[in-house]
Amino acid sequence: MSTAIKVYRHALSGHCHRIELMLSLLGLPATFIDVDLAAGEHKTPAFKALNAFEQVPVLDDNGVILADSNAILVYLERRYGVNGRWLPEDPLGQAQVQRWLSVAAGPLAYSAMKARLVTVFNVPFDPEPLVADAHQLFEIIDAHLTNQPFLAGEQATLAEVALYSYIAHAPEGNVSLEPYANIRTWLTRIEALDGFVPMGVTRVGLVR
Ligand SMILES: N[C@@H](CCC(=O)N[C@@H](CS)C(=O)NCC(=O)O)C(=O)O
Repeated sequence: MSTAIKVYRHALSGHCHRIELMLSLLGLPATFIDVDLAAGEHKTPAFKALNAFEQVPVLDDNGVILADSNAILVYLERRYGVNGRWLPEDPLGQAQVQRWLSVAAGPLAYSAMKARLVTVFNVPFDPEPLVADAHQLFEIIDAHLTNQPFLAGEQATLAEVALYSYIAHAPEGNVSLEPYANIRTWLTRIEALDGFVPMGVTRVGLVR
């Protein structure tokens, strides 16, 4: 069945899983359109008209076209969320979530995400510095979670939605989560949220 919200995605992309997770947490039905990245479908004129940066995910909400996973999360929350449930409306609360969206787009994308590209998609990066950077980041996140259940405080926010996928699947890029007890507990808290949906696992890397 086709629904009004469409998401152009790749099924093994954590950036795309963020959107699937957000839609499910908000209880919004959507149609997922798989983009064949291996065949270069994201470089075709038709796809570039949706996103000139040639990347998934792209959202089409009744003709509202939006690219970039974190931008899509903010849009979905503001458009369909209730009372700022996933993105607080007060200045400090919103900024504390934004801080983690920046971590998702920066240090996480340039470490654990890229390490997984090597193992899952055979991208020829040197994995060693990527894995080392991921561990450096995870030490910080693990320490941050010592005294609070979620990244921005007492309840799950867009910060969880943005960081979950590439942290949960970091072992696929040979970044073990074994040393990070607080992160592992945090993952289980997210997995217990009403509406949680997992990303497909691959057979590479370590186990959590
Ligand atoms: N900043 C973008 C990054 C998205 C991204 O890296 N997408 C990857 C899949 S995980 C992609 O489409 N790669 C194809 C390419 O860059 O050629 C976002 O958050 O949406």
